[in-house]
Amino acid sequence: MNIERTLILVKPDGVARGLTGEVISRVEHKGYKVVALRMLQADRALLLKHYAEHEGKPFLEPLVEFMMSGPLVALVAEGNRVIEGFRKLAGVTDPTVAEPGTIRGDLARDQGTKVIQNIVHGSDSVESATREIAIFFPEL
Ligand code: DAT
Ligand code: MG
Repeated sequence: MNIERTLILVKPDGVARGLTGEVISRVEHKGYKVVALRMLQADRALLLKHYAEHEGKPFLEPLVEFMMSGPLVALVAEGNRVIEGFRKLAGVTDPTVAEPGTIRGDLARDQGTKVIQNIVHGSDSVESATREIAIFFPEL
């Protein structure tokens, strides 16, 4: 067995556009189990921790501002190879080139903003997932 957990965020653009249910639906329809869920208004400290790997990059400040621009929905999904599986469901970072059929490919586009707005975050490794889940769900 290779049961994993991953952190998924429906970013403020996704929540504002009423796409939270659509994202959760795709996760559930794929067969993953939602094991934790919360809506929150993230603050700078939490986001700098979450995005620590991007320290020093020019898009970090616009990214943090964007992620504080409204409520987001955090969830933990569980299943065999869910980390890789959700990254495939999400599609690549740039929504213009993300494949149709993916969350980003179907639901997002270039908005001409400093930071790419692409509806969802998904952990990219077991180490990231463990770290990120602890930030958003310290009780788990
Ligand atoms: P991903 O979310 O696909 O894991 P990432 O971790 O490299 O991508 O970056 C985090 C977020 O930052 C990403 O979802 C959108 C934004 N971003 C990444 N690279 C960017 C760039 N070159 N210009 C603007 N925004 C960017
Ligand atoms: Mg990433």
